[in-house]
Amino acid sequence: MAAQTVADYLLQQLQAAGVDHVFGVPGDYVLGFYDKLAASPLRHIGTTREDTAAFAADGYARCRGIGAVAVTYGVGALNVVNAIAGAHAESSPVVVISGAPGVAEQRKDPLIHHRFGPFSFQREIFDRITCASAILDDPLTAFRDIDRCLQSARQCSKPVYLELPRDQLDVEGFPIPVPAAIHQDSDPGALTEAIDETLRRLHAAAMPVILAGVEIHRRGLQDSLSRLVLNACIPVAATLTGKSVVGERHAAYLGVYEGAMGSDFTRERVEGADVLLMLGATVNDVDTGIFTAQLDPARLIHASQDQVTIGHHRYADVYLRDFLAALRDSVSRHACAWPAGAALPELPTAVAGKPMTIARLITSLNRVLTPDMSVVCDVGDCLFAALDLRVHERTHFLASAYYTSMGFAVPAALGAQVAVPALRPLILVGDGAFQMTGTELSTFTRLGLDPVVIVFNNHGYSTERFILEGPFNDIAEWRFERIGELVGPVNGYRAATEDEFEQALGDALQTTGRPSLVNVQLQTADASPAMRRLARHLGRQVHGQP
Ligand SMILES: Cc1ncc(C[n+]2csc(CCOP(=O)(O)OP(=O)(O)O)c2C)c(N)n1
Ligand SMILES: [Mg+2]
Repeated sequence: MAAQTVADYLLQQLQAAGVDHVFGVPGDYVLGFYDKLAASPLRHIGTTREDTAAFAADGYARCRGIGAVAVTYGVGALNVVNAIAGAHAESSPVVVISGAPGVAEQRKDPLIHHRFGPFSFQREIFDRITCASAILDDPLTAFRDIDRCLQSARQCSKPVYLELPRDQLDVEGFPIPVPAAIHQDSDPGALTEAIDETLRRLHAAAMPVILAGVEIHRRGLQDSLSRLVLNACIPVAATLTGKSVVGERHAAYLGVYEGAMGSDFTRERVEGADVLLMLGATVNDVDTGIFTAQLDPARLIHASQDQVTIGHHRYADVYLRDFLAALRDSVSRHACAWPAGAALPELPTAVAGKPMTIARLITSLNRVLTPDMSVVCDVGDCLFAALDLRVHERTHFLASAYYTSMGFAVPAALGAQVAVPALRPLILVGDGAFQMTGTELSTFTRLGLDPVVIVFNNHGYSTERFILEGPFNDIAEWRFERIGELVGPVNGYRAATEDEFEQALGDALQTTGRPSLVNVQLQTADASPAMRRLARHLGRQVHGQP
């Protein structure tokens, strides 16, 4: 067996796991690693900040199954904490590689730059927001640690942290890779009983519905789900965090269920189902429309990542993958027809001079979306508006829908387009969120990538206005359409009216090879249909106090 260096082995194993690009900003503690990265088959994608690099790695991981970010010690690593906490909360497997002072340098406990406490602090922080971590400071354990962490990232679909002291890059050792068991096996007895009970309940049901959630995407189970839907002929809705786990233009699709925020059509079907088969769906405040969901536990079959609950029966150690596969293969075809009535609304002809609205914006985007576009959405009313978008293909919708960190969309779309260049991102982002990370468009222009950015410019923090109005929700008015002058070339448009928007959107879609941005001027009081539905349900105005 040949000896290998720690850095070479890390790069080799990253590539073997599916990483072809590493995002990040260099710094002296990680420069040696960057040098090796540049000489390797992997490609470094430089970003304007470390947090955007981590968001990009998250977007990449959601498309490829794993992503990576490499940063310097302290200043760089601490800059990715929010994005990595988000990847942890949203189950996205990002490998964080941080350079660090060398083992020999650390020995005398010196005061050196970027240090912010004991040398162990940084790892302790990342330990809490990753599923595995290691400091690669010993060649006897480093190779095993690399394998263990990469395996954990894929097994748990969560971020992992690898700290690489800068004098350890060229340390040699003898790796003994063990084939990684990515999946755990279900308890066969529990699986059989869970399937039997599920089949009995489905057989007796007149109007069963499937509610599919985010775990289907994170565990790569979309094929099994589609086959189950078609084999059983059961219509399917998705949660917001699971949006697009099924193609949204199929006749079986009911829309996004989000309690009172989702459409009445979707809500009636899901809440009216006599058996609701929840597959990989999470019960958080976002997916339940701020807990306005009304789901009768007696009618629920809930398969989460590692257990199935049917009424009051709980089957432990039954994994979603096995449950779905067994159900898909044993279910008998239901006698139901696909639902009627979920057709896309017509787009009335644009009226010159008529102010643009969010409702029209979504109707208009629904008409131009094609199967070769993904939608990457930020937090704010654009996320609620996106409920009513119908993306074509599976997993073509990415958002920080649960952790809801502003600033996700532009950099995550960078990661998504680097991961899958054939998919053109449509980025939906509020004016506030764009002010946080929109300058990352610079990296798109540098790489000749061509997202279409729609800025929902409602002049401030509308989502916060909904909760509590105040001067703190006002922000500076930026001329977003002129961002190309700073980070160029970007085709920028300002659209206040229906005709201006149609014209700008048409032009943007025609332009390839560079980003396009439409600064859509919206009334401050405008709100997405979903936000209006929630307000109606809560019996209050869209903006301001009840
Ligand atoms: C990083 C971060 N900071 C603060 C918040 C709290 N927050 C949620 S929505 C929102 C306003 C977003 O403004 P904008 O992007 O303009 O979207 P809008 O709500 O106006 O549609 C804020 C400040 C957050 N989610 N993330
Ligand atoms: Mg706004």
